[in-house]
Amino acid sequence: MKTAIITGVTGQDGSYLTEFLLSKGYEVHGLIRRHSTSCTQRIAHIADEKFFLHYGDVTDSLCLTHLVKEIQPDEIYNLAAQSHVGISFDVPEYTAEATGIGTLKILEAIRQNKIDTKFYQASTSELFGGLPYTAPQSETTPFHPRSPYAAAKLYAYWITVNYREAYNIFACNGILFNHESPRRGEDFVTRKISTAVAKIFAGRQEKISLGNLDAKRDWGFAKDYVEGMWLILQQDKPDDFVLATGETHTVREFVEAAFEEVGIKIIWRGAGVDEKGYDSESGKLLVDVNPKYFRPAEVDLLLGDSSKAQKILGWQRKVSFRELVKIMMQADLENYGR
Ligand code: NAP
Ligand code: G4F
Repeated sequence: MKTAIITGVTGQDGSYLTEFLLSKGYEVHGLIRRHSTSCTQRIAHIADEKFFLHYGDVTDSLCLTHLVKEIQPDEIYNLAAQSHVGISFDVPEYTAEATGIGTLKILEAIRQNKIDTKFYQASTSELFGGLPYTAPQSETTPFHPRSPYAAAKLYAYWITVNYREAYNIFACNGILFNHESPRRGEDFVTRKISTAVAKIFAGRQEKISLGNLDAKRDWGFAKDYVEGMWLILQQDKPDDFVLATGETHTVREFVEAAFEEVGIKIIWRGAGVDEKGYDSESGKLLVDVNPKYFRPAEVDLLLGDSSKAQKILGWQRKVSFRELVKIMMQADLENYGR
């Protein structure tokens, strides 16, 4: 029986990865932070005698060193991060501490304890950023971070590579493109749209206000991606891999697809901050643009090339863009709509 530590266990990916590893017979130890209100909604349903929670924080090296020493895990998945790109402009220093230096603290805990463990770092397509935009983006595409979040993840990426090269630690980066699900935080754009469309359909909300409708993302389903994380650590040698669908869609297309799930066709009028989306039948205003959601610097285009992962890991995404929208809409119609 293998043992794993997951940081970020209460997040979208942490919850799916916990279910996945438990299904493979792992003993799973999750790191959770203390909150004044509960933060365990995504894992509350998991009743398994091989699932344990430990209070801690990736900014606290003492707790990390103690945890790694006590559990002596076979695998560590570092998913903990201040993961919101837009909010990282508001809390840049904390984002650097948690998302960047937190990774160093875990690697040091492994090194100092001399533990033979495999380490997975949750790297991101935000590393590619842009300027100039080249697509599709693969493991060999140069990085150009465009936010405090991406700059922190850049440090985390390279310190993972460095501990592999310097100390022979089995440390790997999964460079994952956007992946979504009904468990996605409601302040990320896909989930913001699916919850709003469900509430509009139920007459509980008038319209949705968004930022950059032109941004393009390579959106996949989170469950497919946690399997890829695990596959990355099952290889004979440590390496870095891109996981992506190879398809890109604008935020506007996601809006259209979500409304189509409730039988509404959106027609667009105007441009830039004046662009608006209307119900093609009733003429009702359903979507507008609010500049408060614009970012000081934007990543315009993400489109991944996961051929290395397909070839070496045998990894494939299973859920298409339209299926993803359907899954999210069905869940939010249950939650908020009908
Ligand atoms: P998420 O839902 O925002 O979850 C983030 C997790 O990190 C939460 O469990 C959060 O705990 C925890 N966390 C935050 N700060 C922490 C700290 N200082 N100490 C300990 N835990 C802390 O993110 P996700 O979508 O599951 O993503 C998982 C990881 O993959 C993140 O590192 C993210 O940056 C990266 N990533 C995500 C995507 C994507 O599209 N989802 C793509 C590429 C990379 P609380 O519940 O206590 O807040
Ligand atoms: O959903 P988002 O906030 O995700 P973003 O910035 O792509 O970051 C996510 O994916 C990364 C992988 O590429 C992860 F590393 C990261 O942790 C996170 O999971 O925004 C997607 C796009 C952006 O271009 C944003 O400007 O949607 C645009 N957008 C337009 N209106 C909006 C909104 N984003 C948000 N959150 N809210 C809006 O109202």
